[in-house]
Formats: sequence, C-alpha cells, structure tokens
Amino acid sequence: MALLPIITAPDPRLKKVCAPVEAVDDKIRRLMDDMLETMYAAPGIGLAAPQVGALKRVIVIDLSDDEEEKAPLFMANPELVAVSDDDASYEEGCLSLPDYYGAVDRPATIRVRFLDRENEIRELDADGLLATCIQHEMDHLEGILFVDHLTALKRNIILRKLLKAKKSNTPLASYATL
Ligand code: K1U
Ligand code: ZN
Repeated sequence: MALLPIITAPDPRLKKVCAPVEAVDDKIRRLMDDMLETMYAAPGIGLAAPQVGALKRVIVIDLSDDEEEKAPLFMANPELVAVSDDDASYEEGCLSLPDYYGAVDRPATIRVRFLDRENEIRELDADGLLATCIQHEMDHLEGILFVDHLTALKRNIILRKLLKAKKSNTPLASYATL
C-alpha cells in the first residue's frame, strides 16, 4: 500500500465529475487500499478518489475510533436509492480544505447502492455521521465541495485564504480563522 498526496483547494481536479468504474478489479482494489491508508494517516473518516487525483467514482470511509476494530467501507459507483425528507445539520470538515469547517444540511437518512471491494452490488442504510460522510464523499465525485453548500460569501473567504496560503506556501493553520 502507498500513501498518496491529498490535493487541496483550489484545484481544478476537485471540480471535475468523475467517471464510473467498469468493475472493481485489482487496479481499483489497489486504489481503494492506497486511499484507505492515506485516509488513516491524514487522519480522516472518509476520502474520495479525486482528492488523490484519480477521477473515478470510488470512495472509502471508516468511522471507527482508535479503541475500536477498524471498519472500512469501500464503495465504487455509489448511488443514492432513497433519502429521507428530513434533514440533519453537521459541522463538516474536508481533507482538501484543511482546518476549515462549516455546517451543512443534508438528508438525515439514506440508502446507498454501490459495488464493494469484491465487485458485489450492496445496499446500505445509513443515518447520523455515516449518512453525512457518504453524501460528502459522493459530492466529491460530482466536483462539489462542502463549501459549495455555504453562502457565496463564506465560500469565497475560505477559498481565497486557501489560495493565499498555497501561493505563499504558508502553513495553513495560520490562515484558518475566519
Ligand atoms: O475530505 C474528506 O472528504 C474527509 C472528511 C470527511 C467528513 C468529515 C466530516 C463530515 C463529513 C465528511 C474528513 O475526514 S475531515 C477530518 C475529520 O472529520 C476527522 C479527522 C479525525 C478524526 C475524526 C474526524
Ligand atoms: Zn471532503
């Protein structure tokens, strides 16, 4: 397995619509495993393929904490087959927008259909943080970042600060307060 560099915004690769995978073969499994290792190292609870420069519809998620056994989820071509009418709001973060957080409203419960690591079709019902995280990662596959759910003012403040940090190569933490 390999650690992959995580792309930070602004970057045109984070705004692309990703292509479906034909099947979960050894190449896609390798991508999934590398993404999982990269996500654990970050650390994060989810990662989408475009965040490591692979414009494919692949996501990995693990909500287990340090004391628990690891519980990775591997999803290719995820699609929402049901969403609740009621929304839940969660303070989201993103490894591609380091040190920034924002409250996003999304359907509170979902059913997602996907190909798993063995190329089997699965369906999963999710609520709480898992539902939020799946939807956040699926957004990445459409070129959507959580800041796209905020007001244009908040989004532009965050993106301008990230661009400034990138240009001057300044550590991000010193730009993180809005
Ligand atoms: O960039 C990403 O897509 C990963 C992101 C996922 C996410 C977090 C919160 C709400 C929705 C989606 C992260 O993992 S940010 C880091 C984070 O949340 C975290 C890191 C360490 C421990 C616990 C959480
Ligand atoms: Zn993200």
